[in-house]
Amino acid sequence: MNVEQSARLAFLNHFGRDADFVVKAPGRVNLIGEHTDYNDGFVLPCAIEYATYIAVSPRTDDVVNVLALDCDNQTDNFLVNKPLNSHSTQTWSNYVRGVVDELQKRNHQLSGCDICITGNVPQGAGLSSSAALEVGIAYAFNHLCELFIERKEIAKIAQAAENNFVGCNCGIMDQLISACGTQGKALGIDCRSLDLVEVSIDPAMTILMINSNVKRGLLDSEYNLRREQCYSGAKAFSKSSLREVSIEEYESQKHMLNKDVAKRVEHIVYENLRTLEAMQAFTHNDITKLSTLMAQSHGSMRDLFEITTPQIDTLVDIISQVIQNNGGVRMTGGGFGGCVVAFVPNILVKDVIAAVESQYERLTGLKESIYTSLPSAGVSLIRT
Ligand code: GAF
Repeated sequence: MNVEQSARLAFLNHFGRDADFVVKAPGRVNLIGEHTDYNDGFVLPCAIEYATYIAVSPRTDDVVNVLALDCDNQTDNFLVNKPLNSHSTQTWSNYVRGVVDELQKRNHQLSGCDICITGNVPQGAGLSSSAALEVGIAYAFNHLCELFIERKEIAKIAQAAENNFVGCNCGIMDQLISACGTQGKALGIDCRSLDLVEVSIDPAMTILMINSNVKRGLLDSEYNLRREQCYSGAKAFSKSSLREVSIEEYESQKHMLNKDVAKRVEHIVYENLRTLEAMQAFTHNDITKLSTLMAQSHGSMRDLFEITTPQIDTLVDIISQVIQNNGGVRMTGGGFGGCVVAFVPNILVKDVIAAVESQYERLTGLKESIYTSLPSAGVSLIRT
């Protein structure tokens, strides 16, 4: 049985009737451009084949009943047109409630429904299971209530839910790629204008995601602190965001910054440039360049933004020894745990996996999980 069928079957067992439709919302892997999104900068993610599946049927009243299959079958219910409080014990509920709260704030006419949520995006792995859930819920209500909200707006609603209701000040990248992903392509995103550029991925290369299994949610990490440090850096330059600070401005004025803030700003201004260069390198299949850019990005996250962990650094070392300059590897996502992404020639995939399997657990005491994915499409509807 595939994940969609599991969602439908669980829906039927729990609610005693068939689901009307299923929404599939993908997770994502970011190839380069880390923590640049909330600085109005550039990112280069692709949606992945791992996704959250949300089975839905309308109700004739205002009640929303939710079943979360992967959270020990916990349930939640609330009224769709009444002000919502956050759930005190079930974190997952707040991603659902948060989206409904944002739809309410925008005066959308909502109606009740029964919902069953499941999926195969690894949780706490930095592959955006939360954004997939938020985007999936927004898309489900969009369809159910015929709201005609366009995809970028879905992403903004989903991000607002996470910022305002869940309390993580994430940027727009994860929600935008889950909403707008394109089959077979990565998307270069200008997070200031939200312009999207499709970037082809060479079919002779594989995207590997290796989970360190160091688990840390964004909320309990230093994510919000990094964001504050970036804002104070922009303020020190009298700019609205670090996107507006050039490398020359940074280099000539860095002495005026507090030591930690200077490191954060340096990461962002150079990471933006690396991301633009990587878009070109992917387009021209310049693997040597990509190798350098991804290595620099990782080093910058480790030494300047200080968001990697020893286990993640070990994974990157193991993999870079195998691929050398025939591919690239770096941590992906918010950091403090989660996955590394490796861009590997198909012929080296076996060697990379063998090296990780034989060394990572011995060196760190943790067992990795390995995934691959083709770039996939954004949120979609699956009817019976
Ligand atoms: C997390 C956030 F949700 C994104 O907005 C982004 O900042 C990312 O970390 C780091 O690039 O996934």
